[in-house]
Amino acid sequence: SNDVSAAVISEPLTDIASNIKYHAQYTPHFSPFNFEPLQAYYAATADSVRDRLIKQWNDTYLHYHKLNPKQTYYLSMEYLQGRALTNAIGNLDIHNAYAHALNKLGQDLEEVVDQEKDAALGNGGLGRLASCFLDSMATLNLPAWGYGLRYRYGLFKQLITKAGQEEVPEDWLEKFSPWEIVRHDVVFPIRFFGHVEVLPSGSRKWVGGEVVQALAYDVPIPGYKTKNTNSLRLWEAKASSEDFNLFLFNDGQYDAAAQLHSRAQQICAVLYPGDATENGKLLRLKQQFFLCSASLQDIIARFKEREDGKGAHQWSEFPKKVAIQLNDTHPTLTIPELMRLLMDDEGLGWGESWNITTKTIAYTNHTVLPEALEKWSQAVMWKLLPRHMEIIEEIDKRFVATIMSERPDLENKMHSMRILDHNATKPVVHMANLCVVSSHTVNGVAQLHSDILKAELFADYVSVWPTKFQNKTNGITPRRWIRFCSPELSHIITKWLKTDQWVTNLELLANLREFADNSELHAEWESAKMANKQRLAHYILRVTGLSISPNTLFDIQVKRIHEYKRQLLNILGVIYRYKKLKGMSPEERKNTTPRTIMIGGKAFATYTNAKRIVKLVTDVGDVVNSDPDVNDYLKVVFVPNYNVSVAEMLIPGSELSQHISTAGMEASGTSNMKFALNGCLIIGTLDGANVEIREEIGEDNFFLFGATADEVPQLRKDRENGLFKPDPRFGEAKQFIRSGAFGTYDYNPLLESLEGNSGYGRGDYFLVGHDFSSYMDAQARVDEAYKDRKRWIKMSILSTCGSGKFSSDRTISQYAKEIWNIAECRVP
Ligand code: DL6
Repeated sequence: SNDVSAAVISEPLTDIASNIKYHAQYTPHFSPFNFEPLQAYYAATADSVRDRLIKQWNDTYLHYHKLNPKQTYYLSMEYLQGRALTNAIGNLDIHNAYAHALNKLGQDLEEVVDQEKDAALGNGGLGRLASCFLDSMATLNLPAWGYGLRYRYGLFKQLITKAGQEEVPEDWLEKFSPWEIVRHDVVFPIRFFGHVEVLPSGSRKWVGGEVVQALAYDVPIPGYKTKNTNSLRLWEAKASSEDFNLFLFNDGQYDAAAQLHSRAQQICAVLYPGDATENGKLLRLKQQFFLCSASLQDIIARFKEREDGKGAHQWSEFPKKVAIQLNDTHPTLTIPELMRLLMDDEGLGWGESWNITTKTIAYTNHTVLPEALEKWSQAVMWKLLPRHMEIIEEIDKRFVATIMSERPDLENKMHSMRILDHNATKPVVHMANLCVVSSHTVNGVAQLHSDILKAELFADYVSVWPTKFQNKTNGITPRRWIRFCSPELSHIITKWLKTDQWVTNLELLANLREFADNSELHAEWESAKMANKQRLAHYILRVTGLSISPNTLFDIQVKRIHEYKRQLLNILGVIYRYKKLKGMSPEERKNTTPRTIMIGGKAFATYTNAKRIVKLVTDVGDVVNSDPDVNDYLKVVFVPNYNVSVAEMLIPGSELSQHISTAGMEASGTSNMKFALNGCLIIGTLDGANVEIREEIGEDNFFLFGATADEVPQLRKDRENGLFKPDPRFGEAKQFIRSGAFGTYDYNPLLESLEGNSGYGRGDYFLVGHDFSSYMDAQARVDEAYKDRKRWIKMSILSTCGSGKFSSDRTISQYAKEIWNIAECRVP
């Protein structure tokens, strides 16, 4: 049997069925007497694919080790990996072989694949971006790895009940994950609390406190049709056996005996533990430091090992071998931790350590929302990380001194530029400021966002370091987001382009433009979209019990529920549409465009207004979907538990998608790119990457509405001064809710957030009322356009043609050249 296993790795595709059977028998995940066939087949198939991955993954490590190129380390608290099996067999180009082998065993690949739980170690766009980047790094043969945390419970599972959203733990590791390899040989100590000692030499040392162990789990990340298989290294926290007090245990004091074990387990227990309490804040900070310290110790160990192979290591070489990218401010503690390791452990001076740190680290900003810009209490930081606070104080002091001597004109800006804020009643550390001061490059994630960073949030720094700021417009991997999730459309594209090279060179999609009027292509396109819509309709029936017609316009808004993303604008529009339909005669209704509106997304557990929005959508759905007057013309679905796999089902079947945030508030958005790539038209504001998408696909193919980012501040002032005159349709929609048409739930607090005239989250801060009128007009243009099938299909094709820019391969190539300075290192 071992021979079978080995033979299959080296002699591909000969006997996959035997290899799957081998794993079903000899890699025991299930007891033979409790054998659930599909689950067992999933496990055996995954194990079989994993054999191949491990082979390539080992070869890749050895190759990088031998060539010792400069390598990027992407540090992120979130990765939304989704399922791995389809992606792995797709990237390894063995999809058909596995489908065939499973067929021989009487199984269907699609059903087997469906057994896998999503790895949802992230929240939304930021985490999914990190996962797309990993795919592109491997596909581009770049020596680049991801580092993150192995949360026991990732993002919660969303249940929709009569009460609205309920959260339950999503147990992605319930049985096991075949995609991770525990590395018992890769363990680093991580200290918390304690104090700083001054040694006789004058140097400082962080001692005492408690020490937990970081244990590595590696997830192989295969590139598409290449041998390069990179790593996502996830850290898990554990206590060492020395911290288990056998004496107390035998004395019956079980909790006391294993105190550190239980505290260590808390660190990676959940993604984003609630931080309303001091304990919660401390735990989040612990998580962040845990990721930074473990990753840095690993990076330094690898640097030394590879350099010492050539003789003794020179620290000046470090930035020539290591690039570290901070995915938002969550891993900011990398900065003082690298300084500490270099100074206190390696004996380097401040100047040399600072030089190395600032040449190594770069920072990506993903938000301008004030509540998402991290500020840590200095008191909490002194308690948990006393040596790091000393270092941060010194960075702050030196920064102030430099600015005062070189740019005295900025004295009155120092308050907002400084890292330490002493004036507040609760002194804080501004993590974004620490990142800007200590990174060689700072980037935003779409052109508009990067412009706003330069003009507003980081404007004062730009005058000090004009070349530090860049834009890197986000992207998505074309493998997961069209090639694998929409094989029908992909085959059509390949057929018309006469090549499948577009999967790794997405700009080639532009060549489809010459066929945009071809009726044969139109017919194929429409039939592929219809097949995807049918698949989606089956899915909706399965998960909600609601039957929707693929002959209606499929209109989708899926993303985290947030007031700035304005799901409320969408549902108020739906309510107005429903009211209008009710007032029409049956004949008049026949002239309308029938729509199925799907909204999905998770609301953060403590975000009350977001949860009210979820409840409103489900209440509206209950009423509309059971109203026989409108049933043929309108259905409203709340898609439960939105995650990566659900997105892979929804996006290919979409025809219109809504990206309708208040201009200036969505840094980029990436689902807009996924929808556009799949030939779905966008109704949207000039926000985030929408701006660039519209430029690429053409303004005639984009349903634009709403205030621009430049207009927003004045519009808010106008509201405060009572100058806003709402569209009567906006008032009607609100009134319809207040009339009790959608049940007795108290929607007043939600509606009141749209009223009054001032305050963040009140006084319609997000300008739903202002944009309602142009939104409804844009929706009317959608209805008209959809009636002209030829025009609609052409727009859909042009949407795909214009999506070439939004490949994460393009984004990552730009990071590699313009920020990291790393080059391809292809495994032969
Ligand atoms: O850059 C990825 C993604 C953007 O597409 C979204 O527009 C943006 O909202 C999101 N940002 C965050 C930041 N959250 N925090 N902290 O998730 O990043």
